[in-house]
Amino acid sequence: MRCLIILRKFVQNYRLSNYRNMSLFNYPKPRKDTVVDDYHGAKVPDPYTWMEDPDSKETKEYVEAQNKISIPYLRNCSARNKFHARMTELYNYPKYSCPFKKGNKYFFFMNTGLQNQSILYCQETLMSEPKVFLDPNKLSEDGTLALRGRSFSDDGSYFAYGLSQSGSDWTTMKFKRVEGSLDLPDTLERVKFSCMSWTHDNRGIFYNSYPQQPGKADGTETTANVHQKLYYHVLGTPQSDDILCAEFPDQPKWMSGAELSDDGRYVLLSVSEGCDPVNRLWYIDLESIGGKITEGPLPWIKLVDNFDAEYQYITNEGSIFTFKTNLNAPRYKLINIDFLNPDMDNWKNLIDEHDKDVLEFANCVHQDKLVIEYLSDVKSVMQLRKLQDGSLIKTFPLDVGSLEGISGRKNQHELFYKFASFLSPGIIYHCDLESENMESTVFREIKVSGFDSSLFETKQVFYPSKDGTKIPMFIVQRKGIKLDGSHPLLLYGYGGFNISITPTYSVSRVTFMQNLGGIVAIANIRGGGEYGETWHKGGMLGNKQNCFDDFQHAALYLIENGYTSPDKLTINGGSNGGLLVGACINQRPDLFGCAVAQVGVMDMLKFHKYTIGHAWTTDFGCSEKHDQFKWLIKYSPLHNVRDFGKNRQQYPALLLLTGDHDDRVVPHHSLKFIATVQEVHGSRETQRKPLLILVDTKSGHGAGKPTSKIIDEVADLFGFIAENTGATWKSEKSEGDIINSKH
Ligand code: X99
Repeated sequence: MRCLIILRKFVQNYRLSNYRNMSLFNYPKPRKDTVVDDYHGAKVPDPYTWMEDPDSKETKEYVEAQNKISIPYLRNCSARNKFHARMTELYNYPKYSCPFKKGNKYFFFMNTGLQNQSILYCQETLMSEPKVFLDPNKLSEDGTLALRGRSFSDDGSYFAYGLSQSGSDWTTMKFKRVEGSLDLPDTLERVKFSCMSWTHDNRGIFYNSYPQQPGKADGTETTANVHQKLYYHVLGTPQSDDILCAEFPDQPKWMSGAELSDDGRYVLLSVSEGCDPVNRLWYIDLESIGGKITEGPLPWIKLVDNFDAEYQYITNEGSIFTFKTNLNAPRYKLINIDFLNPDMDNWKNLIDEHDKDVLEFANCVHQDKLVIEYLSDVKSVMQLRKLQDGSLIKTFPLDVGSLEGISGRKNQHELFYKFASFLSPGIIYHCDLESENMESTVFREIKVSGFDSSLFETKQVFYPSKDGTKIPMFIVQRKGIKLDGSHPLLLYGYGGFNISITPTYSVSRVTFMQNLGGIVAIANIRGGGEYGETWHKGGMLGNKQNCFDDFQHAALYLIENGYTSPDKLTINGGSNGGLLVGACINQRPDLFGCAVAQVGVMDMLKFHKYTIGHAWTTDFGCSEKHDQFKWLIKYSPLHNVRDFGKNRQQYPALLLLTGDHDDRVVPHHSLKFIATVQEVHGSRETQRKPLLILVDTKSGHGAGKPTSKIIDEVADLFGFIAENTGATWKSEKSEGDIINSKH
């Protein structure tokens, strides 16, 4: 035993000294330009501007030099390979989506466990043998070709789908005739952030694309996405003949999406100018143009022609339309608008705004009913209501957790919904609305072999932030552990764009709890949609600092209450959550031992110039406006990396992750940030902890990531966390059930 301890110590010391010998880390010393930008009279140096060119030899060499340090470091983290193996084991369970009915067939997605991409299956009845309808795994060797966007025509006879390569937002649209799963020759290019809406006559489809731009468009470019257009494609004709239905030459940032009404008579056009939940609402009555689209632009009727609120089409009965809106209702409500009498004074509330809960989702089912979902203190509530007057028919019993899918349609009587939580990978329920008591039955329950959920518990606490606001936080941990500050803890947050972080099942986090003795905390900080638009507005524009305060106070709460201690605490977030991590380590390096920022926004002065960055000014503001520049310069991660002085605070162990095809948040955010962090902190003797970046190839912002890359990424991530928070691997397996599938 003593021998073992001595050996362990030796190995640890050896590892440490190994890195010391490398004069800590021999970070690259990139060239510094003398570029200085002028923002309203303020001079801001931008020495690494050259990294914004992804194609230059210098940038490519810089990425290579960084990966040459990070890849061997990550491979040598002692928990990395064990994590990879265990994750592979625990991830290998069949994953199912909610089934949905199109025409007279059922469809669902399924992944046997470790397949890179889920397969779309088709069934004649719920009991018949599923047949493969579309298998993206067949389209590439390494799983980097992914399905992005799909749409069946109303009667289920045609299918349109988008394919995305290497994680890029760009898609190519393809088509199938459903009968016989027959591939059609139609191909649409330059499609991005697109609607896919069939007219009910099956003649064609609405979609969005961008004008040709100089240079490449494969997701590695940084060109701004402006002047998006709406087209109608007639099946069987070349893309060059597509009918231009809407464009906004004076408004380069505007984006639009068309949707057909349930009865197929109207086309509803939603126009937005950024990520805020607001849109203009235009429409046409197809009968007014002879029932089919033959020439553009379409004669849109501008029902709402401002960006004051959001209007989401739910259904219509003749000229009476139901919309979900946040107009004077930050927690959303349903309203009825009569298109024959559209004056705002005649708009009627169908379901009033709830006094506490957020109306998240509504859909018309079984002719005259609405299925709706509320978010109540970050937990899902599901109800059935009457379309006629909004009155309650029933509330579906649900455990504490989230609805991950609801499928059902106006012309169908079946409803499927999928529930999941931190400790449940998923239960799919079936409800026949034609049955007498409309009871739900378990259609399919997913159980994971090797995971005994009864050993863990989830609680929700409400902690005070800096200004006293109570912030909800989920804490997931092994039952009966002592809160003595000894546990590694992963604190995750997002805090932006009206997005709510609801409970989901995560194999990597379960592995962190099971095998690394970890605790997981999810802070539902402001900026998200957890309590509606008020919560969102509380963490955007001039209030953005509230997000960082909320997150830092989550850490303080967890430390004060013995869940962890600063050196064992890791913060993690992606995208807008990467910004959160970047800002927090600059503001409170003393609070966190370790930080992992994935695909983060780090340059708050220039984000609006690249790809779809301009759409984020709704949450962030823009440095081109003087008052907004003053907010941004205060917290922009790239511009707030400070030297704490000689023997002072270490910067937390830092891992940045990004991908060469991330055209949502372009990789140079992370490149310029790591260059600055390494320059300021990496050369200090007191900085013993690593400051690393890993740039993955054939990888994007996250959507469509193949399973093999997901497993590699979390193994790197948790290997890094374990190495830097002193978490040791505990081999442990609990015998669990295998999948219990009724169908
Ligand atoms: C986007 O940037 C989504 C981009 N996007 C639009 C669409 O702006 O996909 C849009 C308009 C109309 C139809 C479709 C689209 N998003 C989505 C933000 C957060 C989001 C994002 O990715 F709101 F969830 N960010 C990355 C924000 C900062 C970092």
